[in-house]
Amino acid sequence: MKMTDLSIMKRYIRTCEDGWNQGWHERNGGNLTYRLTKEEVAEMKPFFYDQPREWVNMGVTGENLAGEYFISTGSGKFFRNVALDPEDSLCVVEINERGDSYRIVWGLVNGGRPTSEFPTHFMNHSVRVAATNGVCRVIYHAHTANLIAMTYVLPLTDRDFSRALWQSATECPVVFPGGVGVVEWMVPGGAEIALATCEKMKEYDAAVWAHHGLFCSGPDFDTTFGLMHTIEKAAQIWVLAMSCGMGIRQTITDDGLRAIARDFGVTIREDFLD
Ligand code: 2HA
Ligand code: ZN
Repeated sequence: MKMTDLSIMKRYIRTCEDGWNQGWHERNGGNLTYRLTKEEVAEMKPFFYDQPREWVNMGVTGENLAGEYFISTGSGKFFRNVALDPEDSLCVVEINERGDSYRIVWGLVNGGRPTSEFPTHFMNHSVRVAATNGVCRVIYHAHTANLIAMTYVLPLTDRDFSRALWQSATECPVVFPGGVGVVEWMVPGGAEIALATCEKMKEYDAAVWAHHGLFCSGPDFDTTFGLMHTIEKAAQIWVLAMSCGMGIRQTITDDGLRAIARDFGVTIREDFLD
């Protein structure tokens, strides 16, 4: 039995491979974090380092995440290489009792740190754990080309993006009835983008980063990856339709969106409808 034989590690690694295969992770683009359950931590403990690495202060605090453990991609690591060499590309980190520092307890065998976006992921976990009563476990960031293209064309508002995406495929209002948030362009990796994304994630489970990509959250890999995939596919359809050069001539009406929500038993964000 190896660390990478554990079901949770297999599913994490498969998610990275799936993202690579979608073309969302050029070079070291994107990052994925997963908050482990107590049972998963217990299964992993035999594989942890006898001597964990030093504590690293994150510059942000998530009191509701004190003592939690996360799997994270490594800073500068390529999604393409995760399945080939998980011990080099990934790590497991433990959060301290103040919720402001981490230390590596497994992985990154050749050195390194968790993703450059770890403070953003960590704060978003904190917000989503609070918003979902502890159900949220996954934060996933990818460079989804069609959605990025939309951020050069549509006004950068939550309403404009939510409507355009809902109208682009009938499943969309069922998959993300709450819509998506939009964060204006900012330098990645810093506190400003972390705080701006957190503000959106209080209300949404997905946040568009203008001219950069998408942040998604969810209870498990299937749901979170599925949300990323659904939003990016809707964006692709929007871009394809606009590329025909005649503008959008007809689309799903607002009453149509309401009818989908009613029949599928979801609550669509009414203030985004006319
Ligand atoms: O990991 O995607 O946003 C590289 C990035 C930063
Ligand atoms: Zn990125």
